[in-house]
Amino acid sequence: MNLQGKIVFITGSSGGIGAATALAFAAQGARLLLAARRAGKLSSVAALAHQRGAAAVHSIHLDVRNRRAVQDSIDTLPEEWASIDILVNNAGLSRGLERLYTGRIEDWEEMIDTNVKGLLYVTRAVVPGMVVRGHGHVINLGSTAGELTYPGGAVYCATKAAERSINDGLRQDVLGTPVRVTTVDPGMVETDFSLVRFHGDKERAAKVYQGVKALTPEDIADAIVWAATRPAHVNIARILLTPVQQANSLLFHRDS
Ligand code: 8X3
Repeated sequence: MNLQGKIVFITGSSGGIGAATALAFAAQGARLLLAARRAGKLSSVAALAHQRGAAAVHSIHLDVRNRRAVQDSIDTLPEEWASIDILVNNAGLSRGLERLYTGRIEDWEEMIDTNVKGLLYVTRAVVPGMVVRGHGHVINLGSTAGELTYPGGAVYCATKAAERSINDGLRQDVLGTPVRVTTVDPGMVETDFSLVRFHGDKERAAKVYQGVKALTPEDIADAIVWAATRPAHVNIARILLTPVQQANSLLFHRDS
């Protein structure tokens, strides 16, 4: 499927996997609807996307946790941007790696509100239009954490297990329409993920990636664009990808 001129809506597109995905779709000549909380970083990504070949870029300052803002931003899109072809539900984060019984409840709420409720709000706002237009593809970002829970990760892993259920449920609920639904589930990707998880502790974050050649955000963007460019009758249900040095969310081989 050719992406030239297609409207691609990407949440969390100011950095990491979201920004790399924006640039990968830009290189295909897509029209990009970029949403994120960090307006400054988002405008840098938008400028780069123009340089890489995006047919057009429209930025939306949006926190997916805000249900009303999500609905309003979709309802008030300029007409030429309203027919979203591809939704990439990328916005998400981890916070903390505490034992469940000592964890910070604020951390849990931030993860659940963003990774689960935010994803639902955006999906609920965008998919009805896809069904009416008889065209669309929802690509959700899951994780190896969604299939195997690791110590200290109960809530983050639960949000990604929820993403998997929502992904599978949506695919069943759009059956009979041409809408496609995919989950892309990465293992270790080197981004700000760990820095955010550890509330800005750089040393602790760097240790996560020590001795492992981690995936890059571009590796994940590549998988997303691949899923989006299959022929219209092909639905890629799930892509699970890890570094060669990772077997699952618990087992790594680290160079000493
Ligand atoms: C990110 C992968 O294993 O660090 O979803 O939780 S992991």
